[in-house]
Amino acid sequence: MQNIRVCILGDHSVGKTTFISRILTGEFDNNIVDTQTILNYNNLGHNIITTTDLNYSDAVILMFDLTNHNSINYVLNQLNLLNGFGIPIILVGNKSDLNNNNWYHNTIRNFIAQNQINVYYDISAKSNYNYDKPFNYIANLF
Ligand SMILES: Nc1nc2c(ncn2[C@@H]2O[C@H](COP(=O)(O)OP(=O)(O)OP(=O)(O)O)[C@@H](O)[C@H]2O)c(=O)[nH]1
Ligand SMILES: [Mg+2]
Repeated sequence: MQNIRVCILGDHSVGKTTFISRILTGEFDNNIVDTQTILNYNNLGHNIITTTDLNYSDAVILMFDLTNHNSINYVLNQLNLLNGFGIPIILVGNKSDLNNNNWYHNTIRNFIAQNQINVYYDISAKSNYNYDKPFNYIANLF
């Protein structure tokens, strides 16, 4: 079986750990602690991504929070870093269970048109909506 390494990037609190936990355990874990806090607690330093990490990644999931407009700015910054790596980019808007308006549709459409993004999914790590789509998409690439 082939190993595929996936890097998940996103602003503070967008749901990265919850999403991974949902994939790995099938559960929605309500007691997840900030990853930064865990890393500091364990004296592991900061969880800042480096180009070395990206060199070892086969694909990147870029996650933002559909209820936090600012988290799309983080995604924009990461896209600058990702430029030139040539790895597939899967854009994911998490927390669709909380989103009761469609503010983001035009924003996302423009965003995808202007950037090199393979695919976009709305997901919810809480309700399970589309939660399997990002990794299925990646698995089908390899
Ligand atoms: N309603 C809702 N809440 C979610 C969802 N996914 C995550 N959350 C909540 O969002 C908060 C942050 O989730 P985390 O998984 O810790 O986010 P993170 O991106 O790992 O955050 P850092 O490690 O601090 O960068 C938690 O309170 C989660 O329960 C979702 O799909 N829907
Ligand atoms: Mg985390």
